[in-house]
Amino acid sequence: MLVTTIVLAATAALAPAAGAEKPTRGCTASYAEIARDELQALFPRSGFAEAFASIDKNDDGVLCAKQTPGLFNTVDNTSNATR
Ligand SMILES: [Ca+2]
Repeated sequence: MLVTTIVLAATAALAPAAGAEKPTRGCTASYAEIARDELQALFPRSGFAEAFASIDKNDDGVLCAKQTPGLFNTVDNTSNATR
C-alpha cells in the first residue's frame, strides 16, 4: 500500500495538470500568436471550444498559428523552446 502511494505521488509530480503551470513562451519565428476569438472567426465550427481547449495547454486563450498550403497549423504558445 505504501509503495502504491509513493508511485502515484511521483507520477503526479512528473505530469502537472494543464493550466497556469504551463509556461507562456510565445511563438517560434514562423508562427504568429492568435487569440481564441480570432481563430473562432476563421473556423466557426461546432466543437471549436473543445478543440481549442485541447491545444491551449496553459489556458491563456492564445495559440500560435502558421498557414501553409492546405493546412492551418496551431500549437500552444508554450512551445517556443528558445525562451
Ligand atoms: Ca495558450
